Amino acid sequence: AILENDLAAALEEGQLSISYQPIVNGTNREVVCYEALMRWNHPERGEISPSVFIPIAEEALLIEQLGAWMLRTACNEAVNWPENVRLTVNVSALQISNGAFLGTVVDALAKSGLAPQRLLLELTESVVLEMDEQLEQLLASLNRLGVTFALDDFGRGYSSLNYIEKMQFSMIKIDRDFVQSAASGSPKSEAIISAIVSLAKSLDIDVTAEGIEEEDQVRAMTKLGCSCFQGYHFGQPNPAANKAKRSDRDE
Ligand code: G
Ligand code: G
Ligand code: MN
Ligand code: NA
Repeated sequence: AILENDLAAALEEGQLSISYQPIVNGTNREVVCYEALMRWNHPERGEISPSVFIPIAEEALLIEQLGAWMLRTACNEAVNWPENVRLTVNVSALQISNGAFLGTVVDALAKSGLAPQRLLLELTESVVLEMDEQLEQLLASLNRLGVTFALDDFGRGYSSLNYIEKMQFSMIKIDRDFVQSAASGSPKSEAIISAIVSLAKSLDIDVTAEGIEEEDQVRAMTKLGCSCFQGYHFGQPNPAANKAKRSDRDE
């Protein structure tokens, strides 16, 4: 309850910020995308992770406000990046099931002037698997605007491949744990990643390996067909997108 009240204040008092972590193209190592990650610097408790405060925001019915702030601020930032660099924003299940979400996205795009094609919304598998008709229609509306989706944390859950064909993903992000096990030679993880890569290629979807910390993992995942990479090896999350390069520290 304390954190709930604090979170309401955090929005008003400017304690929230955004860090941007690069996703690079494996061929030339240029940035193709930045993932926006929300940060909360609590006046007494210091940095609190979004994996802690996002669920609290959902429970306190603050997620809509928080998400709107995130989309608005990140789109305003991204419009200053080179045109070929896209933005991904994580969205929670509750956030997108709110009736105001479509309007929030439209508003953030219109006010920032960011081309909708440059915005990807990161959805987790659980969101996709629990999708009902209403959500399907919402995603279709967003897609008609030009917004596409990234499937986040692929492999963490109960990875079913059939929904990938149905949806407008422009990116699949393979979860860090899964990348680790494949890079260390687990035949099962390798086989699943190869399968997802070949499906993705046939549908013109980029595959990003998450949580890359060393060159060996780049090599292993390149061999399996991954085209994009994200992780500390290429850049930490950083408040200034263009400074989010290797060797910079978080915050
Ligand atoms: O940055 P990292 O610890 O810092 O993020 C932890 C988790 O929080 C990740 O799973 C990330 O996707 C999620 N996350 C970060 N920012 C946001 C956000 O703005 N909205 C939602 N729903 N999740 C976020
Ligand atoms: O769930 P999502 O993929 O959005 O989570 C992003 C989280 O992963 C953030 O907390 C971010 O700080 C963290 N992260 C990003 N790159 C790496 C990495 O190379 N290693 C580790 N351990 N965590 C990472
Ligand atoms: Mn993510
Ligand atoms: Na992830």
